[in-house]
Amino acid sequence: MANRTSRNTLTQNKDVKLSLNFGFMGLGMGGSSIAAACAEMQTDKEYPYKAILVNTNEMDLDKIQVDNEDTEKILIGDGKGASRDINLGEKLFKQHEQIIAKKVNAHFSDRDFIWIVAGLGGGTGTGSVIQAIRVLMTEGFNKKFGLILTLPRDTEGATVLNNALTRLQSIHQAMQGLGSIIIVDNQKLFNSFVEKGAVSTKEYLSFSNNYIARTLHEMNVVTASFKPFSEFHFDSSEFTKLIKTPGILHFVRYAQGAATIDASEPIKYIRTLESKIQEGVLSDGFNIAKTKRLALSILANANDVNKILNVQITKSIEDKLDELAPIAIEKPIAQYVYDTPDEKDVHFYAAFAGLDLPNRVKELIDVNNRFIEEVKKQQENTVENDPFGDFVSSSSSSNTEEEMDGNDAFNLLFNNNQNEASATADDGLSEFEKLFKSNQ
Ligand SMILES: Nc1nc2c(ncn2[C@@H]2O[C@H](COP(=O)(O)OP(=O)(O)OP(=O)(O)O)[C@@H](O)[C@H]2O)c(=O)[nH]1
Ligand SMILES: [Mg+2]
Repeated sequence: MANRTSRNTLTQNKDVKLSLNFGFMGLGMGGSSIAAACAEMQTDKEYPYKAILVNTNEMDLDKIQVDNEDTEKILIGDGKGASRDINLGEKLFKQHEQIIAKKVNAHFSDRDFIWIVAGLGGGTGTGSVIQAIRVLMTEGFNKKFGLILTLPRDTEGATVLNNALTRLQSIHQAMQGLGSIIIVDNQKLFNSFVEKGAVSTKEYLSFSNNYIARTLHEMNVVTASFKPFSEFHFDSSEFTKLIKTPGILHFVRYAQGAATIDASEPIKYIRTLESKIQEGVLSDGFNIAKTKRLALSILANANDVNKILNVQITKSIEDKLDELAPIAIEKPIAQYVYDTPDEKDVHFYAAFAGLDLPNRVKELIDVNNRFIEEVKKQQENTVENDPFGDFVSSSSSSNTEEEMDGNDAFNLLFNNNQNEASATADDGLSEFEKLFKSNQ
């Protein structure tokens, strides 16, 4: 991750302008926390964004601290949450759809583009996301919205994984009819945070939310605020095209000390660019060759720009982007000059649009499959180690440690029903596998 202070000075520069006025619609706790962090981004004198935060859990909604007066909270349901039940989350959203639609119209009428934000895996955000898409589409925001979705970490458990994969599968099937989707890989952010040393989970979450917000804000600022140095310009209209391109939107951002760039040796410099493109900011593991549109912005200090952005280097970058993204229909490389004299870094910002899901989704499917295998194994062990295993009774039934509701338990005890414990968990999984394989 690039040096924070230098990035702050760039985006909090007095003359900062924005390409687009964003609105953020946060769903559930994770979605609301990220949407709120986005709306807390500031230019020198104001909060340029607006947010609506929707949650079923009153306490979680209350505890999000908001300074921006244009962030509005909407509680749906009885305030007790949806406890990882996506059907309940969806039902509550639908029940309050009219109120939400009204707020969307009142709040977002002056917005250029809306981001629906949800942490995939819970009941509220994951359950509401498709309904939220429907509300925006029917309220006049068709082609004017995208999604920001987090992927769970490995250790979040089977329900979370299953919820996340189930909804992601539906969204993936409809993806070509939607705006861009930004995937935030929570495992990636977590790993990079762990490397920095021990901190509390709360600190990690607020770091990660701020990090997501800053990434998007910077892309929005860079495309509107700096003086172009070359013939190409990655401007606001191009940024709009990128975020409206169906498929996954992948961000790349890094800074390199101007003194470390040797213009006579572009190879080293290009190698860094390539590895940073693969590494990305919020997720990685993309097939970059599928990029439909991309843009790269390079910002250098007025004193360094002639050296750093010479024709030889520019050509090497163009060749590399042609090689990495051969079918991209647009690929401007824009060069900008900033005049913050004490800023010595060269800043790179890139966005790759129209991609398919990252490999992380396949990894999560594997984690899910391993979990199901393990459950089956444990159930077999349970049967083997059953103290009543050798006891033969005319009314015997298989015994499992699976949680069951009162009716199942009643049936099992009194009606001698056979329990098909793992059947539900298996449903749909083979579909995920097929889906992923067909998209390789
Ligand atoms: N990056 C980030 N991810 C989060 C945050 N909070 C939760 N998540 C992720 O989002 C997923 C869903 O969790 P929540 O947003 O708490 O769930 P919810 O939508 O409120 O759903 P219920 O609480 O079940 O009604 C989690 O499994 C996490 O992976 C956050 O503040 N930042
Ligand atoms: Mg919640």
